[in-house]
Amino acid sequence: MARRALISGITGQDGAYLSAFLLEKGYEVFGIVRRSSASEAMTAKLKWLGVDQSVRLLDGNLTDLSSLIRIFREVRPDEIYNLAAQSFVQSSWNQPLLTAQVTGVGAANMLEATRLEAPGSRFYQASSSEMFGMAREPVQTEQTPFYPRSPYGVAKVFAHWSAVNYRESFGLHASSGILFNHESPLRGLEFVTRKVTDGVARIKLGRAGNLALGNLDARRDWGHARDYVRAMWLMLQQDRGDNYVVATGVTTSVRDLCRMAFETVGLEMEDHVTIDQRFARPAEVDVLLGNASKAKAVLGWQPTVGLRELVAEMVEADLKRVAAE
Ligand code: NDP
Ligand code: GDR
Repeated sequence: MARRALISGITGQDGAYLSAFLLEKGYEVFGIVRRSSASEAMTAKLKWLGVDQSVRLLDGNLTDLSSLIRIFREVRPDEIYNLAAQSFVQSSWNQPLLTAQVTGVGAANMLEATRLEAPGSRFYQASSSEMFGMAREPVQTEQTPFYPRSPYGVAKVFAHWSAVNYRESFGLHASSGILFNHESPLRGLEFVTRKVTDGVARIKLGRAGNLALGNLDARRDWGHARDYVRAMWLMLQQDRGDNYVVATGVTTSVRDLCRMAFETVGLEMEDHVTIDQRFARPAEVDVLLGNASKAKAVLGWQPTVGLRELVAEMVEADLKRVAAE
């Protein structure tokens, strides 16, 4: 019988790539979706990868434990991937309580539903390099202490420790993937990589003159979402749950990322980028750089896409999208 995977956050970037990956492996894929008045837009990312008709979507919300329990009873999942979150760091200062409810308590709700309804299943928690925040070590590993810098980071620390605690308290097969930034043509437009590649496409095609950004000096360790969902699955194939850092081991500034994107279409960023303090954050995470040695050694995981290639793929996709508008 096909194994059953249940994904919260299936309509997001990672949910779409993970669905495609699991379907390819022969899984039955189920997803939790929250009601939206724009239901036609809801499945856009799944559609982009051609898998919207191959997954089953169930109506629920991470903040409503009763909805999760009903879904767990119906699906009886073998593997559970908790990807749902209010995931935009900047919004977490505007909606701190919602972020705590969804990104933090929502994860506890998912763990509780698992303990009650599917204790023999395997659980993945989408943890984040944002938990390192004002990083205590120049290169971050599973041992680096957390110092979150946003309500989002704080909520993710709660969710991370909840997953660890359910593993230790109840013997749940729960893994926490501490993933560094990962991007793709399916990245939301509000995140800096996609904002830049969409902006470059608009400027190149004459639909916009400039691109307003915040802190160009921030540095991130950026990889490709397709590589990172493979790491999630690998974690759940191990004999026991554990914590893993997933990163490329290369850090790049927003400025250099921008330069790369403009160069792919033969333009200079200096001619088009302006600084707008609206995009600066009340507290910044200046630099992140991950060491994924444990994931490499235990999971046999390696990233396959470098930043230049990733940016080129994103710009190309955005040029097509903008041209078709
Ligand atoms: P997205 O923002 O693209 O997707 C978030 C998903 O969560 C969407 O499907 C969204 O649904 C869903 N969601 C939000 N609120 C609720 C709710 N109350 N109930 C049910 N579903 C909800 O995120 P990514 O795909 O980029 O990231 C996946 C996970 O990994 C997130 O938890 C994120 O915080 C974490 N993460 C991401 C990293 C990255 O670089 N991408 C790095 C490290 C961690 P809807 O479509 O309705 O909005
Ligand atoms: P991040 O991603 O906060 O790292 O969280 P984001 O792309 O939003 O910001 C990265 C860095 O770029 C700087 N920046 C800007 N960011 C945005 N969004 N818009 C701008 O105009 C801009 N200008 C500069 C930011 O200040 C920041 O330093 C992402 C999310 O996916 C989280 O859910 C995830 O946990 C982490 O990555 C790892």
